[in-house]
Amino acid sequence: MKIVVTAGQSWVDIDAFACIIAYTELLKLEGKEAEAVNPGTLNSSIPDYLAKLGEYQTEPSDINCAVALVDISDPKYVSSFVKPENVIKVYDHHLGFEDYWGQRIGDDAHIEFIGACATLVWEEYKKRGLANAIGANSATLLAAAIVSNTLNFKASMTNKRDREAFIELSTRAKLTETFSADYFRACEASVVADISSALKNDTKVCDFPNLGASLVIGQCELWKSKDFIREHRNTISEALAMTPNWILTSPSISEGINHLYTTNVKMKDWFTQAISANWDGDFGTTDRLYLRKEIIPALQKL
Ligand SMILES: [Mn+2]
Repeated sequence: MKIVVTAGQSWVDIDAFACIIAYTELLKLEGKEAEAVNPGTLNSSIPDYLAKLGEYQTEPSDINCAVALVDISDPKYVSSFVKPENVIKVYDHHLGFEDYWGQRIGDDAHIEFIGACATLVWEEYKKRGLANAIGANSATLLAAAIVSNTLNFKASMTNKRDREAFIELSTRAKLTETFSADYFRACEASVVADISSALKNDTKVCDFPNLGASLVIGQCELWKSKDFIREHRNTISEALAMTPNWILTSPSISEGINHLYTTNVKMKDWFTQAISANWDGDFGTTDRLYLRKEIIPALQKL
């Protein structure tokens, strides 16, 4: 039985990409037939030097294959060829669909709120006795995914398991001392090269029944984001203003806070209530780093 490993339909970040490549390799090391399938765009968290470390197909060779989902569990955003009844494994660190998958596949759903899904995939290598068999390419991708999704270990959801996984992967990938800083600089360069595409490939449109609205939440993780937002605010609003309720949240990793940008009064109010944002006109700040996956549950509780 062949297993297709996939994530989201429209775009993937470094965590989803790394997990697709590395989990496919793990299945193959176990002697199973597996294929990496990614129908979506690689976003700016995957600079070219990392993109070329993984091979994948854009569609499955057989849509009736068993499916393993990585870094995703919201059925609405999963690769569109996936039939829920074919899903045999789920690894994710976004909350909200634990019961949905638990009822369908029980213990084969691994959904835990930690820094990176890559950590869960690396832990599978260890559990299955294949830690020393991982290839340097997969180890490099998983390590980059952990640095990225934990915002260099500064995001509040960073778990000590993420730090341990990074150290163990660093040895196997033979990473240099400057790996993390080099990674964030490369991402920033790819965002600046095409801001509009970078934003569109990291935007989520979510319905919030409690707010009676659908919100467009763009995210852009940068080493320093304050000047970036001010300089490029027109491009940002053009890319995100598909509904009046849009916002950009941009973790500024070197500062340890997020910069926010929206022209919408209701959005400012909701973000103030959800994550204590402070506003200076259309520009907001938070008191610590926030990932979108933490902001969404906070908005849902309003
Ligand atoms: Mn992730």
